[in-house]
Amino acid sequence: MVISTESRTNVSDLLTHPAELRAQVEIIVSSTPVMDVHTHLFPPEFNELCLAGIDELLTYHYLTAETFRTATISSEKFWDMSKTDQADLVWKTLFVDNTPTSEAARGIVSVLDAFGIDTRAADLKEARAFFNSRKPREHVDRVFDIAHVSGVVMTNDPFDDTEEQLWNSAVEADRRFRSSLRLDSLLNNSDVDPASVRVFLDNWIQRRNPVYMALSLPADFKFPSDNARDRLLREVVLPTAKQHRLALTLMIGVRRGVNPKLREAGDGLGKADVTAVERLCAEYPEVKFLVTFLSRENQHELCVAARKFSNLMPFGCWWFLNNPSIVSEITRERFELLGQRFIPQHSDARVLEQLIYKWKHARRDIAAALWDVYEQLLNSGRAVTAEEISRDVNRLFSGNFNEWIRAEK
Ligand code: FIX
Ligand code: ZN
Repeated sequence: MVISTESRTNVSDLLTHPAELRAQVEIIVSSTPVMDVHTHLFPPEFNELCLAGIDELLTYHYLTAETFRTATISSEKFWDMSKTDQADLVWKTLFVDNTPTSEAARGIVSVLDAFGIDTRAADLKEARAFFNSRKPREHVDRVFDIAHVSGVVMTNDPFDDTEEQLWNSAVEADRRFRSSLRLDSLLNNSDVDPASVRVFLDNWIQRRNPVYMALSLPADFKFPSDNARDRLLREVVLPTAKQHRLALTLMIGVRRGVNPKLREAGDGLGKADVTAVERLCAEYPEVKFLVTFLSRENQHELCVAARKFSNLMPFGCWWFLNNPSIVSEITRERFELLGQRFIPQHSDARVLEQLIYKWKHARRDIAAALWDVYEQLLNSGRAVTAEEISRDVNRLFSGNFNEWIRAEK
């Protein structure tokens, strides 16, 4: 490697040994605070909407889906059981009678381990006693600390009455929980008057100050299209995004209710059409889009689309993609095609403590992908410094997102 004598970098700062490079990447990736750009979490001030503890963790829909594959119980019977009984059954099925190798099951192990709880216990006594003893606000602080999460974006439905009542009664809520305006229920309702919805949304945005507007879309989403969704997008969603300078988050590729008996665990996925996003980006250059696709098959096309449109920011390895083998593949692909201009992961956490495992696991895969990238760079003749690694990781974990939502309102 040639090191120019005119280079402003102190030669001793260069990480020229692979082992040293790996150690630095690991330290920086595991300790840099992350802004979690999409979750379903609520702060304790939102009472029953704030989910936490072992029973909520074990009845997460990722795990109920796995339980139905093994336990000899009908879904009807399962849903009739109390949450505690459901959690007991999930524990026995996936953790006692079987080895918890799936990503979601291993996640529970990571959470228990973080709190020093026996991960091989025969029942949930110890875990329940521990989580029941936690004071909600202190527990949030502890979880954010362990996960090195600086903030989370909630998913807020302006048409949900319970949520609306809690917003109105909530005493000053924890500011680390940022709001986002989720519009699925609007787009599923073809019967609305665009003008009055716009007034309603303007009002909501002014009161709640969301960081972005968001929509999940089915695998067969097309743009343009001759349907009610297209009209609402053009007449309500996109003009509102423009007016309030709010980024629009699109989560594409879900097939809701593939097996409705499984309730939240019954959704599937499908390969979607990335040209819909290309057209949106081309037609609305002044709108910033945050986009994630659910199908592995769409990931390469999304990267290529992002190279063509600077108003397109790929984010996350969503839901069925959130497994080490796939996160690893997608993250490497993104580094190779997009440099550091993407948001590698979001947690999609529904239960507070999931932040611990989702970020622990994601950081490991992101660090491994980064080692490779820097090592390849080193082999090509350019070493990096710890400062550069920090700069890159800060961009990936918060900078890119902050830039996207930085709107002069
Ligand atoms: O639409 C979404 O935001 C999805 O993330 C959820 O609906 C889904 O149930 C989920 O939790 C996936 O992680
Ligand atoms: Zn989600």
